[in-house]
Amino acid sequence: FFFPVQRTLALIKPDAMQEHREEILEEIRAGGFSVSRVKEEVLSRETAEELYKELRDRPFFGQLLDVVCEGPCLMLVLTKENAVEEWRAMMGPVDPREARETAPSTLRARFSTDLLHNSVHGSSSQRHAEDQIHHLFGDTVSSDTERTGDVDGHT
Ligand code: DGI
Repeated sequence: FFFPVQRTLALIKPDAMQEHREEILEEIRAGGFSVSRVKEEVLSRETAEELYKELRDRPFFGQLLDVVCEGPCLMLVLTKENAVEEWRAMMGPVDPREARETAPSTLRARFSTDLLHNSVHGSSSQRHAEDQIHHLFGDTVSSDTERTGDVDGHT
């Protein structure tokens, strides 16, 4: 029984970048993910709003944006069979306190301080993954295809 190969978007959030970035990258490699794109950047407020748009009506939205924009993030496109679910399993529960109680080997249990400073992000579905990858990296494959199509059309 095989799971299809998928892509997901992972972020190492600013709160984990200084102390835990290398350990998290090692876990990613040990977990059998391929890193197909990587970029380090301080997210703009607009980019963070788009990334977390599903949460825009929640009372903590402003604080969430402050925290995720407060320093550089490492953005990664991870590829593996069943990548969306596997990366979320590796991250662990959203609340680090719960993570430490129920899933102590997860990244959030080991590297997070509180709900907002919870070290990593991962897309919650395949559709969100593709949206988020497109938003943060653009879609060079389809723009290359379009360009090729254009050239062919003019010859
Ligand atoms: O996809 P996840 O990061 O696991 O969880 P999510 O999409 O529900 O939440 C996104 C981020 O928002 C999460 O990493 C931390 C923050 N957050 C979620 N629920 C709460 C929260 N922050 C506060 N202060 N309170 C919450 O209830």
